[in-house]
Amino acid sequence: MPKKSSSPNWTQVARLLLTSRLLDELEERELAPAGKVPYQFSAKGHELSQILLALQLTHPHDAATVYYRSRPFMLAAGLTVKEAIAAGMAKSGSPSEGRDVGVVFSMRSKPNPPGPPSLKGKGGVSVLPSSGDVGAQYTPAAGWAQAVQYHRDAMGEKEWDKAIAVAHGGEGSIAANGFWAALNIASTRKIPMLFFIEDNAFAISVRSHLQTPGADLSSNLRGFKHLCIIDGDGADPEDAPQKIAEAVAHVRAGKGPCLLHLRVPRIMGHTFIDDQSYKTENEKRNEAKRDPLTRLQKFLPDLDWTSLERDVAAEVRAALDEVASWPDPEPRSVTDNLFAAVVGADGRPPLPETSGTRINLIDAVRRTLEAEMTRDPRLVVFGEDVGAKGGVHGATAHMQEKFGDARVFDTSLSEEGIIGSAVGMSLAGLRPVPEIQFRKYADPATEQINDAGTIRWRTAGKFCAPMVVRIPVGFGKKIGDPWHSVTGEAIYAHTLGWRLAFPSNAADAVGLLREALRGEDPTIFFEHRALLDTAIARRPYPGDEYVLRFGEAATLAEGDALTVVTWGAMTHRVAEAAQTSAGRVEILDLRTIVPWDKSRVLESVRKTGKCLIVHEDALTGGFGAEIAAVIAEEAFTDLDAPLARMAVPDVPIPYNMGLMNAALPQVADIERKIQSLLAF
Ligand SMILES: Cc1ncc(C[n+]2csc(CCOP(=O)(O)OP(=O)(O)O)c2C)c(N)n1
Repeated sequence: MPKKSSSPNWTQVARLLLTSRLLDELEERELAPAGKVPYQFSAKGHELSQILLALQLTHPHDAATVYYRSRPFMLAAGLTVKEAIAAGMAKSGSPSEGRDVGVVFSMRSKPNPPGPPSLKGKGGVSVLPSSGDVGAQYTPAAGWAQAVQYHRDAMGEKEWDKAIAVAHGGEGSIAANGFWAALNIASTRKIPMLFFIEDNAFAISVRSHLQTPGADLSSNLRGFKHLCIIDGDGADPEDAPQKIAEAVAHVRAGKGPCLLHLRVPRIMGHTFIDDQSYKTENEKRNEAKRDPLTRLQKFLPDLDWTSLERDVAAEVRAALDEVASWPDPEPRSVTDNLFAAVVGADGRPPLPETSGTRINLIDAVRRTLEAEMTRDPRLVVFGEDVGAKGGVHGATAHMQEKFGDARVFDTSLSEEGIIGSAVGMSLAGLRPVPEIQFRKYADPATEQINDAGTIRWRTAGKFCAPMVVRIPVGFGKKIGDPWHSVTGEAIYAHTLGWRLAFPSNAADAVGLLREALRGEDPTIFFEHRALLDTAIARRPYPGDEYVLRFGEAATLAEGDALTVVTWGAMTHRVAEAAQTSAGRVEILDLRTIVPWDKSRVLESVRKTGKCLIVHEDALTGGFGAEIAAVIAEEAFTDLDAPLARMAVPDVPIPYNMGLMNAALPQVADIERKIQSLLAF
């Protein structure tokens, strides 16, 4: 049997390859046609390179993000045959408990992976929650690689030294935003990240010349600084192990990222139902000739392939027989694990200190961040201009001087990169606090935000990515425009798995930010631009231990004839507008949109019989509509007047002051509405 110094255990490789192959064939021939595996993706042709890679990931802090064709890698990283079958069949006991497509994997590092004996008990590669979105796998891996450096250098955890992050993807995925965001971050910051590109020449049916000019990514990238590029044949038992070992060694040695571009055949269709009518017969014949299984059989002529295949077939069949009897997930469990379980509401949190100098909301944010960073070394603050400049709004002023540039740092201009990296850092045990400069500029991060929110649910509670994303929102004191003045909270209210805070004053900002930073769920924290440096939002600093639970509205005024529900900057306009009706109007500042204080709103409306909701986000589908729907459903018989909403009509915030004032609810408008509802 061939043996070189870096030579893998070929019997183990052969066994894993056959296991993957027989699993694919079981699904293609039996389970998919019978409807027992609804979504089947074959890895035939991709197996050898993936297995060889997994066997190289021997560091206990190595991590990988994978994609839907990565099952051979998963098997080599420790996924059992039973887990693989159960995943496709969506059984209870499968890695995602039937929540995610059977090949969209995540896996905590297994204590005894199939790698070399030296690994026993140390744990193998962690597989970070993967995504169905092609391209979304790259920036979380970049975040993990950044966290490797942070653990090692900033936290002095030497055991992270030489750990690496790997992102798998096809050649189609290299056209996606996430690939470029991660490539830019990895090469700019010289982080230990391997891009493992499996080039099978087809993205479903689209050929490579439409993904990258000339169909050759590696030659196009030759001029990219700090990036090692290695090309090879991923189905060749001679070439693949050498190239993979070389690439892994480069990254492990701390020489920066590497892009390993391996050509492999895709022997089957994109999925089970793809008939490959877009391929010529010649192409299909050539792909079959490049099959890594037949090449491995030729490469290992002395191996007893017949008995190995008999063994593996028996193992797969026995696993199927057992898994077939596993139950389906309990239907009632469907809503479990969207958020962390609420842990012991152990008494009331400390009351706020109410004396002392009144500070700006922006200063309250900075002070809270500093206090929490002093307390928790895992906290890292980053975003565009947050370092030397201290943020375009000044929230992080002088923090880099105090905490160093490993903990407070500028990023490249990539919101996908900022949030995707935050996901990887969080999965690696850090507490990322990214800043997005303005609400509108979170748009490019939408995919990562959506995917981060569902990690806990998709992995049945095995993973979560707590982080706090700070976002300045809304119109400014004397300025507005369509780009810098968006609030758009309704979008995030509809973004699953995220908590959303929208404080209206400095003290609430402190309590909610601290609660978010100490919590276990991803949280979006809105900072209203018109309130950052404004007398009405100033409050005494409530203390370094002050926390405010999410989902508890503040009662700003009590009244018996009308409830006004509001939040953010509109809170102050409502308070002013209600001054002429003191004692009649009850004002509730929601403070958090997810969760929102449904019970307090219903209690108030049941008492007053009338409700007005005032917000700054656009009217149609705004969060006011949700509140109105809940009141209509649950307190209809208590109502004495039609539910009313005031919001920006369905237009962006305009630049011209007169136009802006025409769009935003004004104090006088709110006052008139209150009077008409009181008179109803
Ligand atoms: C963002 C996004 N766009 C489109 C799709 C649909 N889709 C799934 S796989 C795929 C092709 C990906 O090709 P490639 O990256 O080359 O991987 P391969 O399937 O060839 O291994 C497409 C277009 C998706 N899942 N996500």
